[in-house]
Amino acid sequence: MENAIQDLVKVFLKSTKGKESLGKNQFQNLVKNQLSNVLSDTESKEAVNNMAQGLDANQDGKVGFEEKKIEEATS
Ligand SMILES: [Ca+2]
Repeated sequence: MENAIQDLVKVFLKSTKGKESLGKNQFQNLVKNQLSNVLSDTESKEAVNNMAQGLDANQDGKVGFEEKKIEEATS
């Protein structure tokens, strides 16, 4: 489940060429829209928020290209 979300975020960030990062709401909408068929608890804001926080390595409230996990996954 976490991998699916990481892939999704990766693809999104690649498509914006790193110019955008995902805030809480954007992250939530992205996951909801794209993974509703994969995730059973997409409606659970808390679960999705926890995942966003897990990816937000520098804790600025957004998931962007600067996160180490994303960086490693896209390099
Ligand atoms: Ca961040």
